[in-house]
Amino acid sequence: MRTIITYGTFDLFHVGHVRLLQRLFELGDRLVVGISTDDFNEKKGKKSFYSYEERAEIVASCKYVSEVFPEKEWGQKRLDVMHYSADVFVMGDDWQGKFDELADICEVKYLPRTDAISTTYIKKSLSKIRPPELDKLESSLHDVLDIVRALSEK
Ligand code: C2G
Repeated sequence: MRTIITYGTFDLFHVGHVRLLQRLFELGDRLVVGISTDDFNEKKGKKSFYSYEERAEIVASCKYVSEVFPEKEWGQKRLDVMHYSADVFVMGDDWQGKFDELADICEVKYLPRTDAISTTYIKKSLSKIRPPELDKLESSLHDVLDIVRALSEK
């Protein structure tokens, strides 16, 4: 059985994640995924919207994934590769070269990321959405300011 292993935060699960996992699934017979814990995310300087438990449940529900496990620290990969007898370690190419030291125990591959989608992009796009009430409040505040200005000029 050819086992593929990868790691990630997988917050706000999106098509970039799905298309990576789909490509990994096609490389072998079993895909196991290390999900960054909330504590490890802090070390990576990331704050995810979903908790580790939620992110693990979401990725585990993906049809391409056989098993998920916690990624607690940078240095656990070598033991994980041996524990799962992983044949191929794969990451998106934003990590190009970062994990080549594993090449003595498994094949190491980096696949092109999916363009125009990322968790950061989703968060930024959502943060720009203004509830209509806010727009009404803003225009009425401008009206009040216009009245105040008009009164102060008399
Ligand atoms: N990814 C992708 N295309 C995107 C976004 C992400 O192919 N548009 C890939 C990344 O390259 C990575 C995986 O999806 O291989 C998970 O991405 P993140 O959740 O951002 O994971 P990251 O924070 O990169 O954590 O020890 C490794 C780290 O845990 C990786």
